[in-house]
Amino acid sequence: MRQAGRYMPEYRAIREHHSFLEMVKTPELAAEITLQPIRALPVDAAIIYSDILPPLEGMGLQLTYEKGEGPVIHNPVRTLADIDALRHADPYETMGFTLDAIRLVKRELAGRIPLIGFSGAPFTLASYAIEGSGSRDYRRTKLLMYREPLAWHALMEKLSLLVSDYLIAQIVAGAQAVQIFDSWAGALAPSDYVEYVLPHVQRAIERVRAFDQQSLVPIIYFGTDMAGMGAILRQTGADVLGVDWRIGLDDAWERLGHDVAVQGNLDPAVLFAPIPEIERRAADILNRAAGRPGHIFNLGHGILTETPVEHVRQLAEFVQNYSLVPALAEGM
Ligand code: 1CP
Repeated sequence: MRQAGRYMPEYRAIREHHSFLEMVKTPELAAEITLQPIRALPVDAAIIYSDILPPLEGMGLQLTYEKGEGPVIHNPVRTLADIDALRHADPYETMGFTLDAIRLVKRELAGRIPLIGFSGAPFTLASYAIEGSGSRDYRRTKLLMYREPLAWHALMEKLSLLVSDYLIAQIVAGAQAVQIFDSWAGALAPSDYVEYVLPHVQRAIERVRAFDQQSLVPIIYFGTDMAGMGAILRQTGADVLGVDWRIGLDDAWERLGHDVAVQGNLDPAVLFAPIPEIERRAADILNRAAGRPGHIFNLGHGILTETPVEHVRQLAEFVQNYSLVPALAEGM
């Protein structure tokens, strides 16, 4: 999940002097920011500092990040003509800064912990491309889907290609796992997800697999509010399914099947609670995982801005120790 960011004083120190996109597009800065949480927290993996939206710039979309508002796309796509005009972006030409940052981080980490690369998923990217920013009800996105299914699928095909090309380029650059963020796909009815979204996620994952034929690089698929999709998510073909806190981890795993790995699922707001309360809730998640192989402990969504760093550190330490001492797990 997002582990770098404004909750860290060392991040704010860099942010003071640079815009967000400058930080993403300067490999030395992006590499340094990727490493900040690794130095401060006993986590098991690094995730490359970037964002899901910069790859859209290569297609011809104009992206800025407004203070306090998040991403804005100034020429959103609304018609088939807009979609036809989107260019095919070669990640080596358009996302070279992130690929360079991956190489720098890999050199610094020197094999100590793995590095995760990532991309937005076709639906979540489409929702920003169409709405022009974050959205409450995804009205325009759903409108295009329902009214102009051919245009919708044309857009999703382009995005699915972008996602897979970009993930493959990150693997070539050194990413040892890749995560696909479908943060907003939980806004859809399961039947709409199956018809309008799933085939494009499947295709992106198939293309990455066709490149990584030995399945050396785990593919993680994450969405929020997707408990209602249940076993449908298995059909994505991902190795790991990320779940948020709106469902018990045991319940989610039961529905997904125990032969797939799961990632999750502490509510990031819990990190504001007193330490014993954080530990109680982390233990509850670990107990629900029941020591079964294939659980990646994680927050159910990105870390919140004012989160106390010390709380995050103590959580990571608690999870590390708890996982190592089964007797302690039984006693709680
Ligand atoms: O410094 C700042 O002001 C920028 C804040 C910020 C940061 C730190 C944004 C803007 N993006 C990021 C980094 C980021 N985003 C990472 C890097 C990993 C890390 O630092 O550890 C990752 C993986 C993301 C992914 C991302 N961006 C997602 C998917 C995950 C999720 O949280 O759902 C989404 C939806 C975005 C869009 C985005 N970028 C930034 C913001 C504030 C948002 C959300 C806006 C919205 O709610 O619509």
